[in-house]
Amino acid sequence: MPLRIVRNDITTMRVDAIVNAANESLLGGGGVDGAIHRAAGPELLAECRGLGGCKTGRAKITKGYRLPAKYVIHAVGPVWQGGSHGERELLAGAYRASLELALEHGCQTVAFPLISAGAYGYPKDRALKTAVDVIGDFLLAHDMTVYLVIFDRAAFSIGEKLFADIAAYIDDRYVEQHTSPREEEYRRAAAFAAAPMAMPAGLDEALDRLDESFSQMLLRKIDEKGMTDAQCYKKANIDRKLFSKIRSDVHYRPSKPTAMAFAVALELPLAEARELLEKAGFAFSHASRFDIIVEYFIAHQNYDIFQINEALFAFDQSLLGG
Ligand code: AR6
Repeated sequence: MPLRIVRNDITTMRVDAIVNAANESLLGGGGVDGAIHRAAGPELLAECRGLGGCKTGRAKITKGYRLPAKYVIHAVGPVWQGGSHGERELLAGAYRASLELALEHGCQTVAFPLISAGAYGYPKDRALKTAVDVIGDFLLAHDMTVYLVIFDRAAFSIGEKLFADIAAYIDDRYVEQHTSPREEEYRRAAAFAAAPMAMPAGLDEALDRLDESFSQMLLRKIDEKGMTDAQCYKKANIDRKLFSKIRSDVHYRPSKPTAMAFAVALELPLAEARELLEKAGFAFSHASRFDIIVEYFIAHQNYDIFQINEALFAFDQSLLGG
């Protein structure tokens, strides 16, 4: 999956490059910077001394020395001064410059900390949003796996409005589920009424009447939307190998998060999203927070997979795609 939000100590990550939240001197400091220098050893500082510092909003690259990562990209984020001093652009610049350096050095996997969100005081939810926006844009045009490493989950929250809305939606659905046994009766009656009137004469005949498969429906919808395959799987945050598997195996059964990710990437209205899920043998369940969150976004026609993943993450759910 091209963008993953994970909890980890970035110095332990086996990726091509880890990104350091450095300061303009590039000569080390506290926080993640201190941890990276400690883990990489004194050779890292020696190389940094030769770089002549780095401007805010930019980045420079060194080797990783004793780290499992091959490179360290030293990015300098802005100090938060209330938000009206170009902080967002500078932070976005630091992410973009790092991604460009990673690309130039042939990196396929890169891990970022939440730049500026510690000592530099950038509000974590905004820092996360900027990171996700910039990385998301970049991944639409490039094949790379990017990890956003969140160290401190307790302090993590998404935009308050979004959070409150989803919480309300979840509560409503749970209440509905638990206080309305008649609804279940109604659902069963409706399912009974919709049952096929005549049984097929034989099993062979029934099998001959196999419906369009998930893979067939997916490829058809991609064409109908005028998308290319790559546009679709990138938007779904699904890697190319998995997509080729689905493409070449007409009976491929994707996981539920994968099927949902495609429904989001295709911007399907809720009824069509349900239909696509059904092809893979799934349904939105109101007994699952994961399903309710994804359904909420689709019902509100918000198809931003990175925002959906932020919300899933905030509610401790696994993420869409991959
Ligand atoms: N792995 C992943 N994330 C971490 C780790 C770790 N090992 N340690 C901390 N974080 P900060 P900044 C998170 O303060 O705000 C330094 O002194 C942390 O929870 O490291 O950009 C530099 O030299 C936070 O979310 O960086 C600069 O002077 C995020 O990393 C200044 O701090 C960034 O916190 C830069 O401040």
